[in-house]
Amino acid sequence: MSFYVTTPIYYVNAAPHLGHAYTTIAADVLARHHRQRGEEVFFLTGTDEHGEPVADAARALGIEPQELADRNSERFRALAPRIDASNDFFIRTTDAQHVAVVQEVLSRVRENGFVHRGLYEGWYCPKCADFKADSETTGDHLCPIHHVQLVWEQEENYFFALSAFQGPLEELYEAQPELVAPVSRRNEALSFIRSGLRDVPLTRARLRWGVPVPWDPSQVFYVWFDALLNYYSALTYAKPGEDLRRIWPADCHLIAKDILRFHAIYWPALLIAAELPVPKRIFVHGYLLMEGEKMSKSLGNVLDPFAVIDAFGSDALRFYLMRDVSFGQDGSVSTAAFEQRYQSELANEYGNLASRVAAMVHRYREGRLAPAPLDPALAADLDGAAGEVSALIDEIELTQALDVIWTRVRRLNRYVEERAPWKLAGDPSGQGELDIVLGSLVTGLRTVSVLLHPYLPNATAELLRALGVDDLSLQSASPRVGLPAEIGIIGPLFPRIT
Ligand code: ME8
Repeated sequence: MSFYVTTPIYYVNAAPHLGHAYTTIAADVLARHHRQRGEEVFFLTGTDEHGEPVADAARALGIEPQELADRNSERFRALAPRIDASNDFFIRTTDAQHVAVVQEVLSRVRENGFVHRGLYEGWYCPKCADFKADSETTGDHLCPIHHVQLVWEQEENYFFALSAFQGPLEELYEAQPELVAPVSRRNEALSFIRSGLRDVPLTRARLRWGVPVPWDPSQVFYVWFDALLNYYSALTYAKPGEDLRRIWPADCHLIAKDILRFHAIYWPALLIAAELPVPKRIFVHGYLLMEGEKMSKSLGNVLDPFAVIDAFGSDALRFYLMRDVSFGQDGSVSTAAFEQRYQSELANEYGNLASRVAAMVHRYREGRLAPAPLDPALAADLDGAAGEVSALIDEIELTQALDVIWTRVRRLNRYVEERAPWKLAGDPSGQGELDIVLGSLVTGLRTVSVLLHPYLPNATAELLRALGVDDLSLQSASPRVGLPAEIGIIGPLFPRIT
C-alpha cells in the first residue's frame, strides 16, 4: 500500500513564511501517520521557480531570475528540516528532468488535439501570474488578493482547450465525490465548472523565464502548467526505475483555497488530456489570518516561524497550528493564543502528565512496573482511540483527530486525580491497585504519545524512549500491548514559560 502526499510548490519570489510552514506541517502529519500504518509513503514538496512574479522580483533586485530562484529555493529547502518535515524529495521546477517531463507531457496534450493558437486579452495580475475573470475584477481593476493594479494584456499564444473538459469534469466530480474536500470547496469548484469553461492560455509569448515550448521556442509555457506537472515529474527522477503506477496518482494534494481553481479544474483536465490518472483527493485548507487579512508575502504582515521555533521548538509550532486553526477553515493566529496553548496544554496537560507519571513509578516502584491488568475505567477510552484517529485522518480532519487524542490526555489527567496514587502508596492494602493505576497510566501515556507522534515528533520520541517503547507504529497505540518492565525519568518536555 502506498500513500503519496504533496504540498504546493512555493514561489521563490520571496522568503518562506508561516503560511508555507502550515501546509508543509499538515502534509508531514499525514505522511508520518501513514508511515505509522506501515504504508510506503512518498511526501513531496519543493519550489515553483518560473513565471512572471519571479522574473519581476529578480528584475527589481537587479539579478538574474535563476540567481533569485537558487537563493530562495534554498530557504524553502532549509525550512523543511526546521519544522521537522520528513519530505522524501524536494523538487525545483528549474530541474532539467522536470523541464523535460513538462515538454513531453504538454507535447502529448497537443498531439491529442487539445492545443490551438489564439489571441488572449484580459485583466492580468502580475503577482498571481493569472488572468482575472470579469467577475473577479472590481471597478478600479485591482487584484482582489494582492490589491495591485491589474494590467490589460493582449498576446498571441497557444491555448489549452479547457472548454472541452466541462463534461468530463462534471462526470469526474460525480464519479469521485471525494476528489475535492471539504465539500464547500467541492461545490465552489463544481459551480465554476458548471458556469462554463473557457479555453485558457497554455503559453506566454512575451516572457522568457519559463520552460520553452518545444514546437515553438519563441514561447514559454504558462507557469501554472509547468508548476502543476511537478507532482508527476518528481516521481520520474525521485524514484528512477520505479513503476510509477504503483504511486501515481497522488492520494492527497494539500493546498489553500487561493489555488483551488488550478488544482480542482485545470489539473484534472490536463491529466485527462495527457491520458494520466487523476488525483484521489485535493484537500483545501483555509488561510491563517493575522489581523483579519490573509497573510502574504505581498502584504508583508508576516509572522516569522523561525522565531517561534527558536524559542519553543518545532513541536510547539506544529501543535499550535494543527490545534488552534480548525483544519479546512480560516483561523486567526497570534502569539498570545500560541503561548496560552503552549502553557496550558503542552506544558501542563501533556508534559507535566508525562513527568508526573514517570516520577511516581520511580518514587513508589523504583522505575519498575509490575504486571497488572489495564484498569477497566480507562480501557474504554483507550481502546478505540487509534481507530477513531485513523478514520479522521483518512478524512484529512487533522484538528479533529488531534482533539480526539487530547480528550484522552485530559482523561489521563483526571484519572490521576481520581485514583490519587499518592494515597494508595501510603496504604498497605492499596498496593495491588497502585500497580494497576501506574501500569494503566503508562499504557495511556504510550497510547496518546504514539497517536501524537505525527504532530509532536520530537517530544513523543523522547517520551517513548524513556518508556522503553521502540515500536512507534500504530500497533503500539493499542492499550493491549504489554509494557516494558522498567521505565526512565522524563524531564520537562515543554518547559514552562516563565
Ligand atoms: O501559489 N494561510 O505558491 P505560493 C495558509 N507556486 N496557507 C498559506 C498562506 C496562509 N496565509 N499563505 C500561503 C503558489 N499558504 C504556487 C503553487 S502548486 C502546483 C503552485 C500556503 O508560494 C498555501 O498552501 O503563493 C497556499 O496554497 C500556498 O502556500 C501558496 O504558496
